[in-house]
Amino acid sequence: MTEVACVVLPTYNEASNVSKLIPRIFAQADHIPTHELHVLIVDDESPDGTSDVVRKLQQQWPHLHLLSGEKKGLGVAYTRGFDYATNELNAALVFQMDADFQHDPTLLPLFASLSQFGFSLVIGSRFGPGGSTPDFDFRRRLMSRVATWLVCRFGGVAGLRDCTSGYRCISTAILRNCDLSKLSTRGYSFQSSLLCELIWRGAKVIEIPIVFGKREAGESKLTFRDQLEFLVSLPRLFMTGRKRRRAG
Ligand SMILES: Nc1nc2c(ncn2[C@@H]2O[C@H](COP(=O)(O)OP(=O)(O)O)[C@@H](O)[C@H]2O)c(=O)[nH]1
Ligand SMILES: [Mg+2]
Repeated sequence: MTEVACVVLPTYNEASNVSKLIPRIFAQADHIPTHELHVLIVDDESPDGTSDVVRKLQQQWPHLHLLSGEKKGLGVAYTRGFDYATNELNAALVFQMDADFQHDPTLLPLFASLSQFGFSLVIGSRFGPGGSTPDFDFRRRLMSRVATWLVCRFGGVAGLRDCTSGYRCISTAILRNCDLSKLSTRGYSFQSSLLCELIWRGAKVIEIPIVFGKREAGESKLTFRDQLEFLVSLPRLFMTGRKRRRAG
């Protein structure tokens, strides 16, 4: 039987984006012959009716799933989504992706094929040769670069170019070994703590350059609080990393 690959899409007020993005993702299914492609929307009771749009689309796409819950941050939404994808859908691969077209869905087949070559963590990298962030102002670009530098130093995961990217493909064989409840719960720090956890558990990593494009509609949900939580999470990342390296 063909294994499942599931795109986990967290959404908060993305009604106009999901109606266009979901068909574009499923258009890639034929280019991923190794897996059966599923999409899981993890919506946090978006007031703009995102989940109603998804329910309508479910009539057209049998492999489209919807989880609704209370808004508690991006990390909590991803944790719920990963649990469902691994335990209910029995997915062998999960993709992390934004629901706003900043991540190009035509790269999904490349990510999936790299996983077939043994890369348990494929990162869409916005920095380094070939990557770009045309929509970022100087402040946001600097913040992301400094964040990556800090994660490499504090988490002991040297050599990576983009530790906070939200476009990734993860093998669930390694994800199942991670205790997601111990990770930070919000945007930036969830992405970086998940990355470190996967690498500490032995993930084989490859970075693929991506263009992190413009949001099609709506606004970024990244807040000052997310940035603050990221800084506060660094000492814990350092301590946990040191413990893991000593143990393993
Ligand atoms: N379910 C859920 N989704 C969220 C939350 N915060 C952000 N998102 C979604 O996560 C994705 C990334 O957020 P985005 O605002 O695009 O961050 P940016 O790309 O870093 O500016 C988007 O699809 C958002 O709708 C949240 O608290 N809950
Ligand atoms: Mg985005």
